[in-house]
Amino acid sequence: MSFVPTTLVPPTAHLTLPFFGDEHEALARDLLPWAAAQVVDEHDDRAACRDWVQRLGAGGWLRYCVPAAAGGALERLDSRALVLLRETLAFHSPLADFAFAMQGLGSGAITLAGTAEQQSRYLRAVASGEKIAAFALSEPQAGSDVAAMALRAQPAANGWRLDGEKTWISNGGLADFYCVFAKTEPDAGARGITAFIVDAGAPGLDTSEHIALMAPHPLATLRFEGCTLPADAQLGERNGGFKLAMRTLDIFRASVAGAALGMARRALAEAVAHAQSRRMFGQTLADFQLTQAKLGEMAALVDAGALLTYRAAWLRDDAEARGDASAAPTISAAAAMAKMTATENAQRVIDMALQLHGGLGVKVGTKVESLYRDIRSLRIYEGATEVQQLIIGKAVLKGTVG
Ligand code: COS
Repeated sequence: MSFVPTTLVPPTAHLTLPFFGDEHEALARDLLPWAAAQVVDEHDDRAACRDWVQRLGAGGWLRYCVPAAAGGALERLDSRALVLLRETLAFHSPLADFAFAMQGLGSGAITLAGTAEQQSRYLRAVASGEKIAAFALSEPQAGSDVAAMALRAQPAANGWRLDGEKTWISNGGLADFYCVFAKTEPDAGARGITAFIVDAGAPGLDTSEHIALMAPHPLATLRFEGCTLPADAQLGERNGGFKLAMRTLDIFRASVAGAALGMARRALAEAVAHAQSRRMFGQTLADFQLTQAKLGEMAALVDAGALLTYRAAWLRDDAEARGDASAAPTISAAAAMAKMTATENAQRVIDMALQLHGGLGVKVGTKVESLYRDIRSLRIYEGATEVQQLIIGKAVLKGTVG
C-alpha cells in the first residue's frame, strides 16, 4: 500500500493544554506540514522503513530520539516531544511512526546507560538516520515474562559469547545494531540479565528469518550461535539489564500511547469526513442521531486516551527536570495506564469508524481498513494490555496510585 498524503488535518487544540510548553507546541506545528508533504511508496515495508528513517533524519526529527550531548534536539529524552511526534506521524503514516519510534526504543538503553564512547559511536548516527536501531528483548518462551529469557551470554576470550535466540524483533534484519538482553546469571531471574550492543555484522548472528505481520512492520527472529562480542559491547551494569529494559520501556510505553492516539484521531477524522459526505435516505449520514452518538463516543474515547498519555509524559518530564528519582513508580504506573487505555480505546474508535464506512470500511485500500490492521499490534507490543494491568494493579496495592 502506498502512503497517500491526506487533506485531513490533525487537531491542534490539545497543544495549548497545560501539559505542554511553547517548545512542544512549536514542534508539533512544524511537524504537521512536513508530515503531510511526504510521499513514500510503502509497498515494501523494509524499503519504506529505510526511506522513512532517511527522511526523518534529514528533517531533523530523529534528533528527538537522543539527548543533546549526542546531537539531540533537547537536553534529555523528552516524553512529551516523543508523544507528539508519534501522534502526528501516526496520523499520517503508521509506518513513519514505527520507523521513528524504533530509533528511540532501539537506542534508549544506550542513552540511559551507555558509556561516553558507546553514546558517541551510536547515538549521533541514530539521530542522523545513518544507523538503524533495534531493541531485542522478547524470546519464544519469554514475552511478557522477561525474566524467563534463555539467551545465554558467557565471558569468552576478549569479550562475550552469545547463544540462543530472540524473536518478534522490530527492525530485525534491517537494523545496523541491536540492544540485546541476555542471561549472565541463569539462576538469578530478573537479577541475572545483562544488556549488550550487538552490531548487525557480529559473527554468529543470523537475522535472516523474517516474520510477516497483518500490517506492514519489519520483524524477524534473531539467532545467536557462538556470537562473539568485544568486551566493550556490554551495556550498563553486569546483571543490571532487567531494570535497564524496564526503564527504557517506561519512556517509550507512553509514546506507544501517542501513536495509538494519532491513529484514533485519523480514524475519527475519516469517520467525520465520510459521515458528512455520504448520503442516504435523503440526508447525510451525519444527520442521523445514531451517527452523532457514535461520533460523540469516539471523541470521548480519544480524549480519555489523550489526557492519560499527556499526563504520563508530563509526569516523567517533570520528575526528570527536578531530578526526583522517587517518582519512578508513579511514572511507571501512569505510563502503563496511558498505554493500556490509549491503545484499547484506539482499537474501539477505529472499529467504530470502519463500521460507519459500511462496505467501504472493509475494502482493501480504504484508510480505516489499514488502520484496523495497524492498531492491533499496539495492544500487544512493549507490554500487552494484560501486562499493563498487572503493573497498575501492583502499584494500586502498593498505594502508588488510586
Ligand atoms: N524500573 C526500574 N526497575 C523496575 C521496573 C521499572 N519500571 N519494574 C520493575 N523493576 C525492578 C523491580 O523493582 C525489581 O527489583 P528488585 O529485584 O531490586 O526487587 C525487579 O525489577 C524485578 O521486578 P518484578 O518482580 O516486578 O519483575 P517481574 O519478573 O514480575 O516482571 C513485568 C514484571 C511483567 C512487568 C515485566 O516482566 C514486563 O514489563 N513484561 C513485559 C515486557 C515487555 O514489555 N515486552 C515487550 C518487549 S518490547 S516489544
